[in-house]
Amino acid sequence: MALEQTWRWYGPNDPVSLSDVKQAGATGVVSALHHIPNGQVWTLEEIQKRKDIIEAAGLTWSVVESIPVHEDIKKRSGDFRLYIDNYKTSIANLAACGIDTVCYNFMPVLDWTRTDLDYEMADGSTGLRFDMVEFCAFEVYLLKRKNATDDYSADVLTDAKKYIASASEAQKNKLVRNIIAGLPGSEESFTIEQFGNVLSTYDQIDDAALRTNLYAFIAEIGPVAEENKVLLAIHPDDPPYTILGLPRVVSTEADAKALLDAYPSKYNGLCFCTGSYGVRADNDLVGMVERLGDRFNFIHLRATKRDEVGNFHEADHLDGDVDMYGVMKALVNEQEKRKTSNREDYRLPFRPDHGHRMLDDLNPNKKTNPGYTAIGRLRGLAELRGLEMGIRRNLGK
Ligand code: DNO
Repeated sequence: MALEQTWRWYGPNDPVSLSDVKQAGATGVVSALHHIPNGQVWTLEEIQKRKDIIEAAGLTWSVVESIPVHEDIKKRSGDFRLYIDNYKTSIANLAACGIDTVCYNFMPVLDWTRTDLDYEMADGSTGLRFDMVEFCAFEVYLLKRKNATDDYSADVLTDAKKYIASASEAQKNKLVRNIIAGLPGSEESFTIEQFGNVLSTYDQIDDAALRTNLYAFIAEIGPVAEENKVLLAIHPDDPPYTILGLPRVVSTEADAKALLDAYPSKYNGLCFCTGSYGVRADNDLVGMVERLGDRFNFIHLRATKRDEVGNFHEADHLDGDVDMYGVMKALVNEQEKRKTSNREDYRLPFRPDHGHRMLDDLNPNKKTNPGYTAIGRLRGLAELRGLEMGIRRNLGK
């Protein structure tokens, strides 16, 4: 029995079809009802409709990624009570349709973000990159966020000034779009004016306040998840450090542990994203599996390559700074432990997270979602599957 191999599918509009997913060898689908506005209830009908489509292709809807958490809940302002009630109803409705794992995140304003969506790799494929100098140039010169300069070193500020001086209008527009127009799966997108206004709604919310709001949220939805046997999985911050002056509370092992301790139940679990946690050299990924693995409800496998400045790009799945062999071995051990202790939740769904744009997907006329190409992920899944098989054979498991 291997870890469950899953694949993110954005729904009927995804350029990658369910038949592609099947041919990639995944058995589980990771999907969300992106057409339902943030904060609203996912009805039984809408859930069942999506589930039927997935099952008609011979696959199962393994994980919901994500039910988005409304900004009012993160700030505990406005209509947050209504949105929490709706969240609970969505969890119960998913359970009624037989779906038992829900991923979410608690990043203020922006879900994941990058500066470059077509960063060229040595082999000619392209991938996603976060560049500190470009991000700084965006904040300081394009967004003009008050006090943004306080967050950068003198070197980065000097380079950002040079970048802006030489960038064309098209390059600047593209940078803005990459950062705030919404990457696949982020449910929000902004113009630069809207973005500045939304950021300022967090002026009074620091890390401690956001943490309190997260723990209050989990204290409310935890019992509903438990009662309905729905496993929650919080995705870490991406990137896992402060950006845009916003608070950040799920970036390190200590953050993850504190959340698990705040509501000690297996239903309050983690989405272990090696690409996000792996951007920080102080996150010991293999150690995290060993210490927190019994609370993993979902796994994203991806390897980032970082430097000391905080720049990173997404490398091939078995390359980069992530010790994928060590992580996979620890995950196999975790799954074996679950089986011997008769835990029902031994499926341990993982998906190959992101992938390069390569081969036919480089064709400019072909529509692909940044990071979510078919071929790059197919390569990632194939490599990870082989790695797991080799480890299992070697361990005799
Ligand atoms: C990016 C994804 C994230 C993730 C959410 C989970 O590729 O991993 O958008 O889905 O943060 O809520």
